[in-house]
Amino acid sequence: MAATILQGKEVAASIRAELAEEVNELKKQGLTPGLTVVLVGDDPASHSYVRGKEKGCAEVGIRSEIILKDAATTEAELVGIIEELNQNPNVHGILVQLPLPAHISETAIIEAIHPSKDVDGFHPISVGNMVIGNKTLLPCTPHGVIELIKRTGTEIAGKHAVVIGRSNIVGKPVALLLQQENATVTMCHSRTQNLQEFTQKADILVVATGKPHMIGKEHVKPGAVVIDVGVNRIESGKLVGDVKFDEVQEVASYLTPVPGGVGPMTITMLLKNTVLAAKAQAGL
Ligand code: NAP
Ligand code: LUD
Repeated sequence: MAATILQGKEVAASIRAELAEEVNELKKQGLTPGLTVVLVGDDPASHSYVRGKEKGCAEVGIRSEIILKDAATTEAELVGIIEELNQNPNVHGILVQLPLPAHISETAIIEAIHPSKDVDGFHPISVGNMVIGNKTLLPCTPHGVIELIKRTGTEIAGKHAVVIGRSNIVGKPVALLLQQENATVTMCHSRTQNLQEFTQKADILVVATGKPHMIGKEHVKPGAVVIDVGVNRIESGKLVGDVKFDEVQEVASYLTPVPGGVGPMTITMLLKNTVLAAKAQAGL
């Protein structure tokens, strides 16, 4: 049986339509949610993702501003910009696009953002709250992955979920959120031995390695839900995932495409967080 393709783009569009209505109502009450994205340097992929965020904001009525800085910007300068944004009441969300140039500490920059405006959910306070299970702004890609799995109608509770990748922005938080949804979770990474033995047992397989086409049908249990987080530009210029789409489609029950899968959900969860942050800051 061929897998049902989980069109993240379509799910994202329906969530954005709901958000647009909510933003419309907030505007009537005098509150326009605002997001500021800071982009340092000229990495083409980062510019493309930030354009997607700007477009998403326009779609739902969020006021957005992009601050572009050249790659020679110092850490102190960037911290200064963030401190001003922390004080600006019209800015409800602050996002510094990663990666940053090597001379800037990502940790220092993330920690400079006030947790109430941390729409990426990367600040240690946000991460801590998420781990404990307190209400907080959740990281966008992991939250988007959970929303997509829920849209399949799959019951997550009791299932065996395998996550490949343990980065702070994807693998670790995805695994934690799946566990909070009552899955039994295995985390795999580059030092995992016999990866296939683990992935073959997965009812839900989330792949976030940044290694194009590393997962084939031999890794996948028939009927599994497979979420491909990878976004890799290969030599031909084509955008591909970490999963061999054509062959895994033959065995999985659900599979996300790249592009059009997790990526649009990431941006949509950012829009959602900006609305949540604006409401919380306005005491709504
Ligand atoms: P990352 O920081 O480079 O982490 C990659 C993880 O994969 C690491 O934990 C690494 O293990 C593991 N890994 C690498 N090769 C492996 C292998 N052969 N077998 C098993 N595990 C392996 O990357 P990331 O930021 O998490 O991003 C991962 C991918 O997702 C990238 O393609 C990125 O572009 C994409 N991404 C997409 C979105 C979206 O919205 N769609 C958002 C964020 C990222 P170690 O820890 O042992 O090194
Ligand atoms: N930094 C992210 N760095 C990289 N793909 C994204 C992403 C949309 N602070 C901070 O936005 O959340 C972040 N916060 N990230 N990423 C990756 C990561 C960050 C990646 C892909 C997409 C966001 C996306 O929309 C499209 C798709 O998969 O359909 C394709 C876009 C294209 O280039 O054609």
